Amino acid sequence: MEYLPKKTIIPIMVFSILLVSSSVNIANAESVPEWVKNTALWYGEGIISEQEFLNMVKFLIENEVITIESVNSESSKILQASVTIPNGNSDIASIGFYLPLNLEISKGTSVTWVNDDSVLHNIQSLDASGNVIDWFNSSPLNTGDKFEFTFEESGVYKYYCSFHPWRIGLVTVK
Ligand SMILES: [Cu+2]
Repeated sequence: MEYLPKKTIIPIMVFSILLVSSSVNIANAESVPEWVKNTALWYGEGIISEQEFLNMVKFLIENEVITIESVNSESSKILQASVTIPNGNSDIASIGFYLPLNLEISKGTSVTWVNDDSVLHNIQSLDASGNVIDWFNSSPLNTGDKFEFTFEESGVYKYYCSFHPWRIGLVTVK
């Protein structure tokens, strides 16, 4: 079975299958080590064996350069959503609302607030009367800081920023 095209076809096939399949993710080009690129090249040129080539593919999978999600990933998928605290959020004017102002999510969703503003903010959960309650409460968030909370019960939840109490946002859990 030693015919010439085989050695070039196999690496192309392997990578094509990996790239086309939606359950496979390639981390990014920078995380592919240089020796891997050489190994693929050398295999194509017949310098190294098929076993060495396959060992390289195995290395990529084991080191999570190529990740293959399990068949059950759909059911165990972590639900995630985010709210941006935009630039100008501290302003009392009608600008810089939370994005989105009313986040609609399903039960079990983990929500991440991200401070994209140039000033400090926090997230404080409020009861229906607008009083701060000890539920989802962040420490002060600097620019770029994040705060995460997972909502397990359905309902409409209010929050504000104690530094800028005119900023009220909602999370609706269905
Ligand atoms: Cu604030």
